[in-house]
Amino acid sequence: MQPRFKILAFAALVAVASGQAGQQGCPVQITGPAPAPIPVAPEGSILVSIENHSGLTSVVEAVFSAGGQEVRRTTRVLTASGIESTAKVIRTTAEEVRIDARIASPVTGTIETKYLGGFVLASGTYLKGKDFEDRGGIDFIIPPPPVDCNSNGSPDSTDISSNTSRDCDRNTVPDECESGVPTLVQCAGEIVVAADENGAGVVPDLTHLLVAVDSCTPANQLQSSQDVAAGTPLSLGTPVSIMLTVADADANTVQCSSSVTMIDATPPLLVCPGELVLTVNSRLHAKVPDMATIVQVSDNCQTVSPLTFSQSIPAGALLPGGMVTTMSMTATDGSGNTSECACTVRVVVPIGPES
Ligand SMILES: [Ca+2]
Ligand SMILES: [Ca+2]
Ligand SMILES: [Ca+2]
Ligand SMILES: [Ca+2]
Repeated sequence: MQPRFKILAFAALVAVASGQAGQQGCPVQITGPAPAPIPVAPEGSILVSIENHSGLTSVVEAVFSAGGQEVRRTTRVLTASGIESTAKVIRTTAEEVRIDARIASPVTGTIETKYLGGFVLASGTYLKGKDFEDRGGIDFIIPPPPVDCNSNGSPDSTDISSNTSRDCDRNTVPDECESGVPTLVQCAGEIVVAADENGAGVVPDLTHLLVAVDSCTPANQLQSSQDVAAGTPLSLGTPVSIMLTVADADANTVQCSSSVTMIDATPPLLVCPGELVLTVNSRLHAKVPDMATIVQVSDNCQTVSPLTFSQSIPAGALLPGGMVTTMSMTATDGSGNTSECACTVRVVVPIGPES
């Protein structure tokens, strides 16, 4: 910003020329030994009015030169706001004034370190006869700091020119400051996991199912994550919602939701005897037993869902001696998976009367 030229009111000039202005109530820090008093001719006076509009505590240094020789150097700290954010500075016989303003570090105590790493907020050189006249004045305004959208302590334009920030689209805005989120081409969808032989299952890694593209970050450098970790145990039939996130190299993210449900897809294990031999009673009939007590039946998920069993000839039915038939058994797990087996039923009459 080019500071405006300003002719100050005569009353201010009188105050400056008599050495009363600016020093009262303003924090003043002078680098090096205090300069020797310089005779000030009233006709050679100027006043530099500094206003801090940066919103930051700033250090201002003014160097006055006359005839090519530095005649005065003054440094001041201007706070971000309040009465100490402005200062009326100097009177001298300067032919040239150079003014620099930098950010002051709020955590260090010396001028030297305050200068380290700070932005140069404003800088200007003013020539006598061109930018100010005797008894004239200069308004020096410290403007808002340069944009530092990525909060790394240096102007973003410097970040880009020094290759410490990417600007793949060449719009002078660091890519990490842009809202160029990745585009999701495919989410993971609704995922079904079959319970294993022990009725257990875990959340799988869904990130490899995501397909996304980004205008700046190559697809193979996009980072995918899920908010329920792969390997988390599942419960039968209870869907688990999972948020999936894709992040580009500039920390812009896009999300989609998926779910994982564990089902039982394994039928029960059912083993029938090859043949069932029944012996008739005194009335020459044999009673069909409850086959659930005879067959081997189990299921991978029977601890969490009930198993049902049926037989084609009901338990308790009476079969006549000499009958040979086939009976089938069916087991159904809680998810509707069924298994069947069959056995031959032979009703025998023992030799000799039954007692
Ligand atoms: Ca920056
Ligand atoms: Ca950019
Ligand atoms: Ca992007
Ligand atoms: Ca099962």
